[in-house]
Amino acid sequence: MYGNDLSPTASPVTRNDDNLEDDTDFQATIDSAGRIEPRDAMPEAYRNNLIRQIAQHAHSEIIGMQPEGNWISRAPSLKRKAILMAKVQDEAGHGLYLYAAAETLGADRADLLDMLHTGRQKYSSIFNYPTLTWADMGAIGWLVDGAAIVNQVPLCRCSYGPYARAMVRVCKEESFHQRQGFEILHTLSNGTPAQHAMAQDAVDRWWWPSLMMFGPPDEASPNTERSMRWGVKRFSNDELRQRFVDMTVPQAEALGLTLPDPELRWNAESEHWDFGEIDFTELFEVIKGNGPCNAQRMAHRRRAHDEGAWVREAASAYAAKRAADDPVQAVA
Ligand code: FAQ
Repeated sequence: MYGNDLSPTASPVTRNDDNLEDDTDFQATIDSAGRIEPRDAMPEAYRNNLIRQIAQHAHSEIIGMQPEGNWISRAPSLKRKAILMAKVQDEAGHGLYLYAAAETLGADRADLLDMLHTGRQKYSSIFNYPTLTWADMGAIGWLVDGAAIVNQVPLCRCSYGPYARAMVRVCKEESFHQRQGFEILHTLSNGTPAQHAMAQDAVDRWWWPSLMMFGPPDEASPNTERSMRWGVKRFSNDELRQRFVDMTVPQAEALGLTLPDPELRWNAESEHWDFGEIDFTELFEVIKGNGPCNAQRMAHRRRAHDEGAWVREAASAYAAKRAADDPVQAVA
């Protein structure tokens, strides 16, 4: 799936990456929309930048299971429960494709998890906000998955093959997630006055954090220039944020809900929606660990990891036994 033709004796990286930082062939391949595959030579900085982004993305998917997982036992009907369980399972799957993609770059999954658990790698700010009502399941699907799609569709054209291919499937699943969130909010918005108020309250709380998901403004984004030159990112943070606003405003109208920004205005000249100033100090505080749920999310993640130790040990023992019994079958 990831184009990783590793035999038991081959290492993931067979070519010499030294001195490739200025390699014109490498940049020429990127510029001609060529794909970089796991066994291709690549500058060490390109490799590290990808590991950084893919690992953070994987961690986000896994930590992102928590806010919605919180509502599985309280879903208002069996149908809603089944849909939410499927969605949360999808997020786990996304995390696994992404860890596998990072492994094709030579990263070790256990190391990546260790970096998450010790705070040396990040995950998306959005998952540090609480899910207070059922309407939050609608707001997360509609806004958070909606933002994720806007961010990730261009990543299907990322220069690194395994990441781009993982994104194709992820985006298909995120589209379903986004629509189920929209449908939850549509039902609530057209329900009783109390249900409508619950939907509006959720949108009020999730709107601004969703805009922050796209990252700092371009002038404060240290990674964008290089990531765009290397074809990892195809658009800047601000470009994608604007695209999300333009897509979402008409959807809010269709839902009969108000986006909590008095400065939202159609700009006939730019043909985009103008929006109010984002409080980026809040984003930086949440990234630093000071959001409403950072401590809770990390404690839960570490506990889940510790409690899963026996599963990892059993899987390793089984794999070792299979390898000893039948070395050819074990690597097939
Ligand atoms: N939260 O220079 P830039 C989802 C960090 S998946 C936390 O602009 P870059 C699915 C950034 O890492 C959501 N940290 O960085 C779902 C960097 O730190 P570093 C995740 C943030 O990489 C739905 C520093 O700030 N999606 O939602 C954030 O060029 C529902 C400077 O920033 C992805 O990860 C933030 N919001 O652009 C699951 C998509 N923003 O590493 C469950 C892939 C920035 O230098 C339920 N990633 N930072 O120490 C990307 O597209 C990019 O990495 C960006 C950031 C756009 C997130």
